[in-house]
Amino acid sequence: MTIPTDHPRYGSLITRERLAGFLREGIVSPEGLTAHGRGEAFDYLIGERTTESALLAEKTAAALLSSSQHPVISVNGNTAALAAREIALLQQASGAIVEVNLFHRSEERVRKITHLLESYGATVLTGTAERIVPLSHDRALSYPDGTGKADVILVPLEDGDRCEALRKMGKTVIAIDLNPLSRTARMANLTIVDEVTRAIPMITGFIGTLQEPEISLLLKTTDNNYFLKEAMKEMNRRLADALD
Ligand code: PTJ
Repeated sequence: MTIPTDHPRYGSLITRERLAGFLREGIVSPEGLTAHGRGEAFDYLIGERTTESALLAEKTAAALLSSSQHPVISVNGNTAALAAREIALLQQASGAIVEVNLFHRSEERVRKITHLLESYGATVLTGTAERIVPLSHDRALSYPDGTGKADVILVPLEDGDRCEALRKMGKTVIAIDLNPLSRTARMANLTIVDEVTRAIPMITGFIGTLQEPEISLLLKTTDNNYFLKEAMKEMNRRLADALD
């Protein structure tokens, strides 16, 4: 199907085709497509733009990554399919370790996602994954030199159980999740309610410009509930005015 470039939803239709292609290649899981649909619905509610509060959350994420001793970016199928280039650029700016962690894990998917990320210039941690996250299934598998040592971990589009388990391990968790009501959003230390391809470049940009004392101030004043409530308010405002 050819989509006319002047179609009002051209961008999201192209993204859907891209994800469907990555599904056929085995990079995105079938469940990843439903997760994307949920994300699209929330993005529509928030106006398909970065809100003021999301921008502050992105700046705070940059402060957390900048002050971390061992930052890690955890990448799954959806994130790689949507934002491989953005991940590579964030890695360059932050010096973070990039690690592939999957909900629907197979070694073949890990390999394919690793190759995709590498083709965009990311350096991906490889080796033998071990059961280091306190979960009973394959989501426990991660790398001792990555997640194992991480103090701050960025988890775009994470599931709630894994987010909770990472908190139990004492990690500072930064989530990117368009659903402010998800368990991940509520469990994380900091949630960026924004679309992943908008959020990551913002974080990267802030890393280049942030300095002390602003970094310390952002870290001291972080309040995840504030970010979730602001996102809900924004969605409510848009719904209230939707038919005007
Ligand atoms: O590749 P795998 O096997 O690791 O699987 C990845 C998925 C995403 C399928 C898995 O982690 C999963 O099931 O996640 P959830 O529990 O569906 O959570 C994904 C969250 O991300 C949901 O709250 C969505 O609203 C949100 N989301 C989806 N697309 C985007 C998004 N948030 C930001 N940007 C998006 N593009």
